[in-house]
Amino acid sequence: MGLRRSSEIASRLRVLDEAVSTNDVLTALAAEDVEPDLSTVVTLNQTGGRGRLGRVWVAPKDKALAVSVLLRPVLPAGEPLGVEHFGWLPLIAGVAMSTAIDAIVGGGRTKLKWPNDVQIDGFKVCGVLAELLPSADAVVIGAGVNLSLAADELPVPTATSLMLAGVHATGEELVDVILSDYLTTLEELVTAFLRVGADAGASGILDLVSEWCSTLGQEVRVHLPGGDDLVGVATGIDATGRLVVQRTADGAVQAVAAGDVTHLRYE
Ligand code: BT5
Repeated sequence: MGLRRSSEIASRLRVLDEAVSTNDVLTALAAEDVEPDLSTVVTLNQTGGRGRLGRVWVAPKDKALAVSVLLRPVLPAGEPLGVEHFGWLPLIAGVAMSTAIDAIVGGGRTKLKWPNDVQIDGFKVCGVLAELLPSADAVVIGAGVNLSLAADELPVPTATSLMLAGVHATGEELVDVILSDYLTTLEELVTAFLRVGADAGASGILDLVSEWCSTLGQEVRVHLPGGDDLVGVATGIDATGRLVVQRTADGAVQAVAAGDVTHLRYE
């Protein structure tokens, strides 16, 4: 693939004919060399994509984009971003991808389901997987985007593709438009976030994530990593990017950093 526009934005852009997982490729590269911020790996043929918590990300050859971007966030004074702020980076990536997809699909149909799903009309078109490097000063942000899967190729009934959402463009041109938009917005938002010392409120990131996030105001069931379920209304996002839920059972307010969210109106 040519990907001319994208290669102007990514510090290094590697386009692979095939990869087991672009996140794994970029993590390995970052471990053995000084990979720069915004180093990017893409393929249209990812054979062993990973989701969160050991789940799989499945996409047929040539019908989905897999992209991983290395972020080495550094504060204005030069010190690396503290890991306690890293929770914002996948949310920022989700906003960047939502922006890129919305620009193509239009109609305000694209939303971000907290924490990591980009949805069109409530169906998942993209998932984001952020992984901290062992050095804890950088993160690999992977995103899978369903481009031209037909209905009978969707891995799960909750999925959709750009083609099924009515996008007729295909091929390299479409990939270059999405990727360059995504990288541009990602870079802009991360820069804005870091410039004010990783303050999500002051940088406008909290407002932006809240605007894109379809989870807010909804009745939700959050399946927590420990196995418990939390049912309530998602009322906001706190200063560290956690979802704030007011429990139905007793009205208590609880913030969750990770978990699988079901919007109950879709159950
Ligand atoms: C995610 O996990 O949604 C993160 C997916 C990240 C994939 C990218 S591709 C580039 C990079 N390299 C990798 O190896 N991974 C990243 P999670 O929230 O755990 O959702 C996984 C669930 O989404 C699965 O259990 C399925 O239910 C569903 N799923 C799998 N493939 C899908 C697809 N193509 N479209 C929509 N849903 C899918």
